[in-house]
Amino acid sequence: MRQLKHGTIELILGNIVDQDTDAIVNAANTKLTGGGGVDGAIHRAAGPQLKEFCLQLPADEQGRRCQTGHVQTTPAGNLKAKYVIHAVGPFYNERYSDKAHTQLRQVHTLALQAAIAHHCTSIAFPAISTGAYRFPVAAAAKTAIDCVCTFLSTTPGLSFVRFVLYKQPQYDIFSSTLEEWRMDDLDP
Ligand code: AR6
Repeated sequence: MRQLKHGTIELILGNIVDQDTDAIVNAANTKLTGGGGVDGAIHRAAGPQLKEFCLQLPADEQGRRCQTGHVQTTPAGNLKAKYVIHAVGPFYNERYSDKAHTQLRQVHTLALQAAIAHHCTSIAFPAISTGAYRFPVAAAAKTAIDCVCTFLSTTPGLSFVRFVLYKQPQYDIFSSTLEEWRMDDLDP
């Protein structure tokens, strides 16, 4: 746990669906019709209403309701949270790793901003892109932690951000990344 100027960041080992933060973030795909991993767990726990909320969002001709690197917010059905912020992280490709990092940072920033826009003061994130989308966990942790710590150091609105890590090795990597984070690491 770390207290930053405008809010606290906390890491736990657990399941994203159990979180009682105002918003939880889904590691979604562009169609927003559900999937495996976090996405499957959230849709199962939230009930069929969540898919209905997603299907109400406009889709392009390829059925995409949210572009990579962007977010869409819906109510949360049967979950304890009030909102699900569906975030589409990048599929990791080593040849385009700069683009993947940019998109991963952007999706975290947009999720934080969406939470504030919906009057949330707390939000829980999974480790977006580190499963089916194959982002190396240490690299994803550095980007995700730096984005959230920078945001909480500079922007009022959210008092609490939690990362929910599903496996001990991921928790350990996120923990050491958070311990090592310094304001000097702030990107220009
Ligand atoms: N709570 C918290 N973390 C979890 C949970 C859970 N219940 N289940 C898995 N994780 P992934 P992605 C961890 O694949 O890489 C879906 O099919 C998991 O260990 O859920 O962004 C979507 O529809 C991993 O570290 O998301 C997309 O098509 C992390 O969450 C695609 O997968 C993210 O794994 C998105 O891939």
